[in-house]
Amino acid sequence: MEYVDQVLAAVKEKNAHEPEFLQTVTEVLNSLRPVVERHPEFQKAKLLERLVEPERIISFRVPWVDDQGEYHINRGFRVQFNSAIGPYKGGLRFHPSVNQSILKFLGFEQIFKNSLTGLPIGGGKGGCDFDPKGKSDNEVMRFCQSFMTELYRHIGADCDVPAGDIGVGGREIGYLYGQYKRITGQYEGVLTGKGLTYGGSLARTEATGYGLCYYTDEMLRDNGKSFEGKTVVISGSGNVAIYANQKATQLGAKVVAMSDSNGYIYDPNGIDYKVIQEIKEVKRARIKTYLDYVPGARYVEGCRGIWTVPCDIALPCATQNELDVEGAQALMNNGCFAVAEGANMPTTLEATELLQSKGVLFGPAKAANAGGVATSALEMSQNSMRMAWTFEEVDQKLHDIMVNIYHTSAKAAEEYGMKGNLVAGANIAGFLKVANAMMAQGLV
Ligand code: NDP
Ligand code: 2IT
Repeated sequence: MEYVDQVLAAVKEKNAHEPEFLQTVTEVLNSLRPVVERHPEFQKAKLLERLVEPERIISFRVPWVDDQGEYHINRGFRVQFNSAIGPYKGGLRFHPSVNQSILKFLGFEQIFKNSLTGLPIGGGKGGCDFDPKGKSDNEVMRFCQSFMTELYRHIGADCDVPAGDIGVGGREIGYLYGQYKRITGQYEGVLTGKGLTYGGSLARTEATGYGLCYYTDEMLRDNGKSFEGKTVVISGSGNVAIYANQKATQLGAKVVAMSDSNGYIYDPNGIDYKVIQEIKEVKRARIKTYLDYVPGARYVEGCRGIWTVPCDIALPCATQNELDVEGAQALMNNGCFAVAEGANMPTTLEATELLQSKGVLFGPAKAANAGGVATSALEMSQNSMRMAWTFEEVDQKLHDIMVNIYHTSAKAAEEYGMKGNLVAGANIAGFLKVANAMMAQGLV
């Protein structure tokens, strides 16, 4: 049996109850076939077997009290997946669906994404099955304090640096940081996505959405196209989606649909990101309240229907597996020619293959959404220097990183005989740096 097949079979047997983790491992290892063929030393060193096993998973109890005095117990995690090229780095997700499979998939993806940024950050992810929806600020604060009361002993500016993800934004990072500082007495860059008054970086809030558009713009240009005059559909209405809307609009496109987990809005005149920002970041309300601001728009219950809205470019920015074969087919039927992933693994394996086989330009998450974590690494640099760059400086670095990720991935795909396959290119380029570092560091 081929090396990759051997490893895949073992991973499937050992992690049979972790579908999301198996999904990402299957995708990544399949694209590494030509690489391990060219590098027999990787098999000898059991490199893939090591790569698919997290260095460490911490799982812990998170008890907290709600405003009525009732007790709640949640399950928290930190998956410290790979530290070959730098301290573990990756977000925290607070969502009721969180479990070990989802955090292992996110942590595994993070290894290659972080490597692609060219910056010295390893892969990790964490979170909790806590649902911030409908909770008061005080409840969120007590929860964050309890979560950090366990997590603090496993993280640090030079060993593991968490950040935001679904359900974790500026408010949560603030509460988590306050508790870390209170317990340890250390004022250090242990979290990124911090507020600007206490060590945060300018442009980190915007970075994932902006970076997604910078990457997509480069992919379009390389294929003789651009955002100018194009119609765009963006799923989700959180941090990534909001700033993807702003940047796509700045680059001359019109964003006609956005969603949340309940449904989607359609506005043929273009959705102003500031309205979504007000609804989601200030009011913490549902996207259907967009109709209060723009009565001429349309709201449709159910988020999956968003892919039936005609568009040229689709940017899935909500969650994993939100774009399946049916959605991909609907997009193509309406003439969509490019898909770039703002969310992590939003496209199913089958839908990805379908889109690629029909010639739709496809920018994979590991490359396309790396701008968030790249800017987190820039925040770490600024913290270490005890200095702050201007918005323009950070934005320029982010832009250059995204353009570089595109070309590095495109080149890797070509070198390994898969020209145009940006999924394989991102996986291969991200893997090679980590693999070389692991080889150099011996059996660890
Ligand atoms: P937010 O919490 O700010 O927003 C998440 C959005 O996705 C909300 O609109 C939410 O709707 C929707 N959503 C969440 N879960 C589901 C679901 N099961 N079905 C449908 N919609 C859902 O998160 P972010 O914008 O930060 O993250 C979005 C995606 O981008 C995630 O995949 C994340 O991993 C990825 N990402 C984030 C980065 C960052 O820097 N924040 C960096 C790179 C990737 P609702 O409010 O109804 O739940
Ligand atoms: O998926 C991701 O890359 C993130 N949620 C951002 C991680 C980070 O450390 O900024």
